[in-house]
This record gives sequence, structure tokens and C-alpha cells, in this order.
Amino acid sequence: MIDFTLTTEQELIRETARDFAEKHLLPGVIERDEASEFPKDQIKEMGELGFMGMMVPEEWGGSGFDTISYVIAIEEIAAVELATSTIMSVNNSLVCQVLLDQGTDKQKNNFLKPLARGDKLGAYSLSEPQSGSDASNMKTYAEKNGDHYIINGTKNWVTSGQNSDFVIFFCLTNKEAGSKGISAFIIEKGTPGLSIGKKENKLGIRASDTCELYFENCKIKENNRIGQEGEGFSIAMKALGGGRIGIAAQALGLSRSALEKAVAYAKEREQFGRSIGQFGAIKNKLADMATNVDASRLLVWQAAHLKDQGKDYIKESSMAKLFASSTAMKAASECVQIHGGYGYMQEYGIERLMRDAKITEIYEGTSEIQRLVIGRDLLK
Ligand code: COS
Repeated sequence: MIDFTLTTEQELIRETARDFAEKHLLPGVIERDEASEFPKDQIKEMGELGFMGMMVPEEWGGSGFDTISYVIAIEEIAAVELATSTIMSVNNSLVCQVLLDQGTDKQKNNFLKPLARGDKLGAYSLSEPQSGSDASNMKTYAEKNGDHYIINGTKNWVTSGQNSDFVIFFCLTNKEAGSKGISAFIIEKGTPGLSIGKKENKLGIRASDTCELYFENCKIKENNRIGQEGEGFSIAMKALGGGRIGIAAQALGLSRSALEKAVAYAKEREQFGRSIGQFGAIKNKLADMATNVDASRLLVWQAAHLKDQGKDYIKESSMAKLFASSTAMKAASECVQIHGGYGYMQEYGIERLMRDAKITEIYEGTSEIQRLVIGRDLLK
């Protein structure tokens, strides 16, 4: 049976997220983008609403919702401010999920509970200067010494790198074992030997912070390791499988917003004596945008539903991200085109959509990597 009706609880989550986004994110969204200002107060409020640990059971500080509820909330937040939905997505799908799936009870108590409640913020650090798509080609090394590790290396493009309290990171514990030599760790900010790089100046999602992390003889305890030695790459990949559903939902929120703005403008803007929506050229653009937005939502919900059912969803998660991010880029570009000169000017809040959309085709695996994941799955 296929039923697209949302439960009362899911409808309430949508309303709550939409209301929050309109009242607390929309005012100041252009200013935060321009100033690259982190939405600190808003993230705190989202924690109070239960949006920072949505899929974590209540016993571990979360809201105990399903993945469908999560993507609904992400869509609404992203429709107003993609940068804020990025911070939310990383905390939920990457950080909390890894701790929930792999953490010991002690790690869940110390890290998951405050993260899921929104009292603390998490970051996830996989990439390095020389290893982006080729994620296992990392150099950061943790040398075992008794009951602790000494870590040296550089990680980069860490979302919430500056504003987070805890960072889940991946590094080598065995230099000869390839992807089987990678382990996962969690570190608290302020640990001696860990320093935080400058905030990157980005094309889009400027209100979220992205930076490098430097480990210099950084000593952490063995019980900060998540999972067994050598399991890190698999932990990282599994997390990204879920994370990509969140990114697809972000892209969906952005493209829906682009469509809504384009429709409103097409009704109101008059040229040659009639509203521009009366022209076939504009109508065709809107029709394509609307079709792709709905197709994105179906793919996002399919992946989320499979995850909720405990079924394999890796291919479907990559398909959702691939399609929804490409749709976001196209919809944002068409939205600017329909708005013409106004779309190009910062004060109307349209050009930001185009700058923000691009990241959804890059982070948590480029579109090229999503095709690779889908292709491999088809041929396995
Ligand atoms: N879940 C669990 N384990 C997985 C997995 C997944 N989704 N994907 C791969 N693995 C495991 C494999 O099973 C393999 O283990 P075995 O040797 O026991 O079979 C191991 O990890 C290595 O996998 P693989 O050989 O496929 O690794 P590759 O180096 O070919 O890399 C890709 C695979 C390209 C898919 C991976 O590197 C990737 O996703 N890159 C993009 C990284 C990314 O998204 N970065 C963004 C960072 S966050 S902004």
C-alpha cells in the first residue's frame, strides 16, 4: 500500500518548522548571509523544539521521530535558510546517528544526550586537503600509546567547525591497511593539541561556518574511539548514507522555495500589458520546476521510508541527493531568470538561492560520487 498522507504528528512537525522558519529565520537571513554570521540563537531555539536530535530516542535526549518527520522539518528550515538546515542536518544525521548506532552507553551519556537535546552542537570531520571524494586517502594519524592516542594531521571543510562543542573525526590508526586502517573518534573542543582554523569565505551557506582543524600531538583517551579500530571508514560511509537523505531534503526545501517565489512573481509582474506568467516561456519553466520539485520529494520520502523500515537505502539515498540537488540548482537559476534584474540584486533574496544551491551538488559526496554509488549498487 502506498499512502502519502502524513500523520497528525508529522503535520504538526511541518507546521512547527514552517512557523519557526518564517518567524525566527526569515528576518535577518540576508544580513546573516552577507556577514557570514552563525545563527547561534536560532540553533538554540531549534534544540528546544527538539529539532537537533530528531531521530534519537527520548531515552538518549532526542525526540524519537522517524526519518520522514526529519526530512519534513529539514525541508521547511531549508526553504528559508539553507545554511541553518546544514547545521541541523550535520548534527542530526551525521553526529547523533553515529553515536546512536556505534556509541557505548558512556559515550551516549556524555555526548549524545547533550547533542540530541540541543545543549551542545556537533561536527563531523572526514575530508582532508588531499582527500575529498577519495575519502579513505587520509593522512591524519592516531598513534596508540597505552590507553590513549596521539593525533597529528589536518582536517578541512568541517561544517560547524568553529561553533561546535564536539567533533566526530576519522583518521588512520594503521597506515598500511588502507580503508581498513581508519578509525572514528570523538573529541571535545578545547582539548590541548586541537586548534581551529579561520572561517572559510564561501560562495553560499555563508551563515554556517566551515573551517580547518589542526591536530598537533593531540592526546585523547582510548574511550573516545567510536567502534573498533579499523571500523572507521565503514562508520563514515554508513553515516553519509543517511546524511545524504538530509542533504536531498535540504535541496528539496530550496527548490520548493524557488518555485513558490517564481510563481508569486510570475502572477504579479507585468510586461507587455499582462502578467509574465501568461507567457508560455514562463509557464513552461514553472511547469518543469514544479514537476522536478515533486519528483525530488518522492525520492526523498522513498529513501526516508526505506530507512524507517530498516531496509537497505544507500542507492535510494544517493538517487535522492543526485536528483534533488540538480533540481535545486536548476530551480534556483530559473527563479533568478524569471525575476530578471531583480533576481540578480541581493536585496530581493533570490540570488542567494543560486549561491546556496550549489553546495548540495558537492558536500556529503559530489553528484559524480552519487552516480558511482548508484552504478556500483546496480551492478553488484
Ligand atoms: N556502508 C558501510 N560500509 C561501506 C559503505 C557503506 N555505505 N560504502 C563502502 N563501505 C565499505 C566497503 O564495504 C569496503 O569494505 P570491504 O572492503 O570490507 O568491502 C570499504 O568500505 C571500502 O569501500 P570502497 O572500496 O567502496 O571504497 P572506495 O575507496 O572505492 O570509496 C566512495 C567509495 C567513493 C563511495 C567513498 O569514498 C565516498 O563516498 N566518497 C565521498 C566522500 C564524501 O561524501 N565526502 C563528503 C564528506 S562530508 S562533507
